[in-house]
Amino acid sequence: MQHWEQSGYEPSLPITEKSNPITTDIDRADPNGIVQMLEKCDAEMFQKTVHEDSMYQKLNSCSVIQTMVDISKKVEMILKDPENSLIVLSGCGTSGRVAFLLATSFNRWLAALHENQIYSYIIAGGDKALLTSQEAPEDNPSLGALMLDKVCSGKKHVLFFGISCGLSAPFVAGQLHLCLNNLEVFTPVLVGFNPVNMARTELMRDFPSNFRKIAEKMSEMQKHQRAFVLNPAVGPEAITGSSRMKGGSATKLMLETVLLAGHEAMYNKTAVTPDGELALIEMNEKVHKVTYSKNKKLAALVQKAGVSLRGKGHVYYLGWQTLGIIGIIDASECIPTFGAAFEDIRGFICRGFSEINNKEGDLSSEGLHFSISHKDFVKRILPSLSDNDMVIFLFSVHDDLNEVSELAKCVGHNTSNIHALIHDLDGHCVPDSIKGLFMTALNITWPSSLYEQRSILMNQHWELSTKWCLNAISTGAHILKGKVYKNYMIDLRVTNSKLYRRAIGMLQRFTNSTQTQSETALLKSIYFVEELTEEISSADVTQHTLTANQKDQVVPTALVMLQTGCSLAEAKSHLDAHPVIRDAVAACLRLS
Ligand code: S6P
Repeated sequence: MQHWEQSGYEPSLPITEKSNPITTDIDRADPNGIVQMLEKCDAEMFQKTVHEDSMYQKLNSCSVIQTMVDISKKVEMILKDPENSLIVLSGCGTSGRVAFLLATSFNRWLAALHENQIYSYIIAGGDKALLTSQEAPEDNPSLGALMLDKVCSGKKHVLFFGISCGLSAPFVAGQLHLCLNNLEVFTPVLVGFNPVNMARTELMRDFPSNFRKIAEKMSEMQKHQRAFVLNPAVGPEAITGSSRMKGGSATKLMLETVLLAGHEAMYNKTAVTPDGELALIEMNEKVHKVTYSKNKKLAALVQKAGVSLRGKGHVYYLGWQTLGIIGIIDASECIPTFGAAFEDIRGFICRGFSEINNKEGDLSSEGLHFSISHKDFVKRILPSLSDNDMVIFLFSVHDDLNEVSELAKCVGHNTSNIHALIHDLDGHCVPDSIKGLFMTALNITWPSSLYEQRSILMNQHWELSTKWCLNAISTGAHILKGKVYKNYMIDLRVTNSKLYRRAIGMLQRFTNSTQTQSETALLKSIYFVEELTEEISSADVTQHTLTANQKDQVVPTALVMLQTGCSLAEAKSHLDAHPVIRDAVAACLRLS
């Protein structure tokens, strides 16, 4: 049993908000140590349940596998009536991005078979949120319901996947509530990584229920196969609460498994069985092993990315096809996770919006955040690129290798700091002449026998492998830059109610203050006042998060105030003297 599984471990927190004992000292680790800790943390996803009666059900538990089988059969049924049916995947932040990735990839499969493309995705904040952080719409249950209602209009059967890793997003709660009130049309599936009794109970804006009540009702309905809850425990995140990591990976592989089994039942007449689902999950476990077997090279990339960020340089991902999308997603998540500037880590995909297949089409006129093609990179970034900047190519043997080599040569004129993550197959390898263009080539050669007649699996595995590598690179680089304290990201932007609660929890933990003291200090820091006014105290969390969105170092400032008993102005000047958050916090905790 893992330490975090014991009932006394951080008992007031759901699994997805607990800190992971594996990474307690990740802020003091070197790149090799960081990668090893991430490897262990990710491995928890595949951990077997030793006793079926243990407190938490895991991905491999019989009950979870059975739920997956039941859902796959629903997928098969939906595919039988494509005219009247829809499969909708929805979520906020990373969960919405994974929803998008899955919907587009399964639609592509259907298109290749000349079948109706019956998948749709919803992301809180719309398509802009695919590339930038839009955390506020997460708090709006009515908006979620409205968007779902719109997508499904005229459909007779909808299989709805509401993804919220923490079983917490009001946006998703609103959608599930709509489904539960219209069960003749909807079959809702709640996807997340906490047990139902740990789902959020906080009241939501203009909403008659809470997340836990909805999850409980769905569990109840599962007995009649009218609703499903797919919620194995995969352990706390490596960086506390950062569900872009394990949460995103587990959502991706779990839903891919469920959908693939449903498709194969429909089109290949392969029966949906527990063994079949288990075998697909075990293949992903193999992907984990193979990816992290390259941990030395991965650590070298983490080291280089850390040097670039510390030296005020940048990290650029230049990807092809969906590997490009994985790069863009990883880069965009650094802004809310680490308070990074948008230029720090950026992703580009070969042909930009024309190969993304998002619903709202080309968003490039929306501003620089949406310049995402290789052409944009060449035009806007390349001229000022230097050795201080790191460039990582993301491609496979199936991409246009002439294109790869031309761009690599072009980039190589301006920086020698050029690297690659390459996927190929035994018997079909990327030539050495191409690999030789990169200072580091992290090359994974996969066994072709794994993918006979299942090329979709190959893409899914290469995406996941790339996600693990990039998550390690961007997380590791920010750790090396000093953005993380122990395994907490203290300097987070408090842009929605989940993050507001998390911030208060961290302040309590690190300063031993009460909840009220912590909230008071947080509000003083958010509103930049030495004393709270009546107006501030009576405002709601939405107002607090809207104000916090405009401010820097809100949580570190509150932490210094609480720990040393100093004023807001003194806390600010202390932080100004210590630009590295980890050092500022450590100095302040030592001081008191
Ligand atoms: C987490 C990421 C967030 C979450 C979002 C949804 O690393 O930055 O954007 O994905 O808050 O969380 P959840 O628990 O509803 O999937």
